[in-house]
Amino acid sequence: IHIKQVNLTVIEMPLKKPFITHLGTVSTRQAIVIEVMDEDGLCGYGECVAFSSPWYTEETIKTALHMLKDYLIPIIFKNPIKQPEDVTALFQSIRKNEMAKAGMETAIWDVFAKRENIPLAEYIGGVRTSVLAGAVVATNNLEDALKQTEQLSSQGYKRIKVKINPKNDYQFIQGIRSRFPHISLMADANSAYTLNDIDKLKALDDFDLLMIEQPLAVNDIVDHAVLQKQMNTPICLDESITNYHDAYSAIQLGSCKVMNIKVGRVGGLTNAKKIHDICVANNIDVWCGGMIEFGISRAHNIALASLPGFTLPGDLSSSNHYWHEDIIDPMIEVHNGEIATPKSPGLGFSINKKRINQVTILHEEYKA
Ligand code: OSB
Ligand code: MG
Repeated sequence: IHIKQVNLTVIEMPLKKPFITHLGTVSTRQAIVIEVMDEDGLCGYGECVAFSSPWYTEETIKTALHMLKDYLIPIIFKNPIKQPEDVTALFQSIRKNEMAKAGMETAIWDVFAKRENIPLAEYIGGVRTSVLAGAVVATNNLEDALKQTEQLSSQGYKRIKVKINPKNDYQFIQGIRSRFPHISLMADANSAYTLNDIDKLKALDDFDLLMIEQPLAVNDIVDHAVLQKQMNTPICLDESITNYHDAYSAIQLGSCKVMNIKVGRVGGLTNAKKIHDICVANNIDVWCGGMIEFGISRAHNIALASLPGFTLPGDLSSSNHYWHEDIIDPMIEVHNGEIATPKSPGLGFSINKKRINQVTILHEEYKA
């Protein structure tokens, strides 16, 4: 196929409540909606999940716009695409910038699935009619964490992830676990620890956590292996895994028992599938991570999470967990801890253009 037009729309929406981690607070979310059109006028959609500032990865909305405008869109206009995997190969001439690449790559996957007239989940090899949901509690106040957990549990969520750091960890986890003895509970540290904190981390072994996510620094792939040997709780890597090679190294070293796969962090669905495959082959459990995203990225996540290896609940929540009104129609809903895999072609949701218009702060159109 030939991509004839690409539209970039930067949107901005406030979160219903601030998302607080030891790295800072997110109160409003920007994202880039990427709309691509092929020679037959079929449109596909992607969402670039970079944040406005580089607190989680080095990318930002502005670096992603630069990459898209000056490199990725020109590559897409210049080259015919026989299959979605070609996009990843074409983008290899550009180093890193995975979220910018993923935004474009996922839009092209959507076009291909629509051309085939099948749901994206099925097109990428998904097998699940519903995916396992999970919600994140990101606050610095235990009372608030307990209240949010209560609400989420009453909405049907069966897995809760709580953000921790060395200052609040034991109190938070003990507090939540004693109030909710049977809930599937996990913690995400976003690299708040070093191996010097090993006793604090080992103390969390008492609470039957599903896993602890990214306790150590991004590049501490060796130290994570040291830590995993001394802890019963499975370690999950998030930030440390940005490509297939990272996944291979972590598996070889024994740095984790679980991997969080995020489409944006690894440069798109093709790479996400490859990481899924090497994990399945090595008995590493995988789940789909979240980025406080809008509906387009959520829809891509649902497709990814329908692959056979996604046996653990992901950070896949309903649209109304963060937003009053999402940019897709219908909004995503969680029922009894699960989200139904959509049955219509491509992403399986329609784009809520009225909502996008309300929250647009920049719109640019590029033609081949
Ligand atoms: O570390 O998993 C993370 C959100 C933004 C950046 C990093 C992370 C997160 C989450 C997922 O924890 C939140 C969500 O999308 O529900
Ligand atoms: Mg994480």
